[in-house]
Amino acid sequence: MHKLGETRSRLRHDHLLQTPDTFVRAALPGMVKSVAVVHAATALGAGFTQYTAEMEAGGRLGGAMGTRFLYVLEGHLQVDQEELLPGGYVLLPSGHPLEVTAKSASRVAVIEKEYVALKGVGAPQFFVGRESDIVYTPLMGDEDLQVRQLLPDDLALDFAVNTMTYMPGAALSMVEVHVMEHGLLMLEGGGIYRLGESWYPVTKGDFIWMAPYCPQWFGAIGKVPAKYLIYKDWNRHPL
Ligand code: UGY
Ligand code: MN
Repeated sequence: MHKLGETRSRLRHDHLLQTPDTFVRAALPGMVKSVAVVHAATALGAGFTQYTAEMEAGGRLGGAMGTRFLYVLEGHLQVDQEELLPGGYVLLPSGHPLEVTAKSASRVAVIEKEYVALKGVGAPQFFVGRESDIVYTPLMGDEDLQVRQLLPDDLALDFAVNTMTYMPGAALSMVEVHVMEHGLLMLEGGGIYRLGESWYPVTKGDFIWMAPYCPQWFGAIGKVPAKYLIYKDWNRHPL
């Protein structure tokens, strides 16, 4: 398809849809036997950085810009004493000295953000978890739309990362328009995403950035559940 100059990727002032046929790979400083596909960055107007790290066995990530969150998509990571398999994740506070090493070929969703401190509240701590241990909350009572909040409810954290699983046919009950921005990676299935004034077919592997106030809505289509990993800034006054 792309050989004819076609792609589903789109860049608009308030959103980016980046599909795998348009991914460009490059190593970031300090990476060993690894490359990054950068999805969201300050160059885009985002307040955070998100990339997918593709690591060979023995590969390593370099230093982080601020707080770093890692979610294993494929493979096997080692962070300090912790071994992470797909669905495993870790939060590394700003300035952490820990090495992130791939024990086998791995793909990892990486989110990094310059930390915004809150007066009277200490900095976040190292945190490790597994998505399969998280009990879901039905979004607005809809059992077909399951939200898993991966990080603790803690004012020390200035962002949240959740997974959202939609049973076939499930949809957001409203078009959301909010001050928080999003980084979203489609993990399974697909559907239709409304972003601003456009409706896009989306599928596993796609990335979406939504600027603050970008009108957004999703409905799952297909015979398997649709699932995405979603970042949002959180717990801070908009000023
Ligand atoms: O948390 C959220 O804002 C989420 N419901 N947004 C989204 O799925 N686009
Ligand atoms: Mn939202």
